[in-house]
Amino acid sequence: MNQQAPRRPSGRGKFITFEGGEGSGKSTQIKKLAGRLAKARQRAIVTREPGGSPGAEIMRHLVLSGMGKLLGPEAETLLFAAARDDHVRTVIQPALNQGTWVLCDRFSDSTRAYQGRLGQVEPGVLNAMQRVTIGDLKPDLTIILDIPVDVGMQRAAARRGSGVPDRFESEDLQFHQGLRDAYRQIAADDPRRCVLIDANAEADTVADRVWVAVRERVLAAKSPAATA
Ligand code: Z5A
Repeated sequence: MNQQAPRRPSGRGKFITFEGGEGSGKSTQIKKLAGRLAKARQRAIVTREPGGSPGAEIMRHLVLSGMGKLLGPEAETLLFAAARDDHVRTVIQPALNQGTWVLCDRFSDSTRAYQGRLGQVEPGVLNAMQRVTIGDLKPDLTIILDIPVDVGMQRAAARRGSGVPDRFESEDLQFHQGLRDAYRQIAADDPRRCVLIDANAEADTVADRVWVAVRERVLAAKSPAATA
């Protein structure tokens, strides 16, 4: 028997989402977590929002081009919702049903923070869209990477180089500070699901913090053998 083969899935897979502001390191950390899970022989896929499925990637192009902003906050929210609907139905739910873990770079908390808190779209509208797009689906764990706004923006600018900032990267400092506050509030409101992680450190140090949260809140809860 191949000792390195992924464990045979038992039951529904775990759903872990990564959230945070600009340049907080979500993409970096999600890859590191996927690597650690692979070592633990846990089958997992990495995906992202907006996007993650062919249909949703088309929506991603639309919203990041700034097209949605021209239509107003409610219409822009509908574009994110349409993308999420396709992503959940065609990628996330099927993987979870097969026992595969899903690591998702942004999910519904991004809508709460960006469109809700900053775009001022009413909670009733957001709740209605959430019911339609994700129903009862809820992350088992949401990692919120917290970082001072100036550090995150510097990281994002360095990565972008001479490239053009996208629709959200073009927002001002006040917007990004509001975003950080919104995420901290989301973490405080739902501490059973969310963990706020100080992401203003070396990437490997942050990865260790993420791993502790996953071990304690997901792996340990699943089966003691899985933490090896
Ligand atoms: N959006 C929305 O409004 N509503 C919604 O419902 C959803 C999304 C789902 C998607 O952007 C945009 O859509 C997003 C919200 C909105 N707005 N923005 N901006 P995206 O997918 O293109 O980008 P992002 O999700 O915002 O990611 P990001 O901020 O660009 O980056 P990140 O994933 O958080 O960070 P990273 O790519 O891992 O790292 C950034 C750079 O920093 C990179 O060069 C790294 O090498 C470096 N880095 C990473 N970690 C470290 C540490 N620890 N130290 C030093 N340097 C580091």
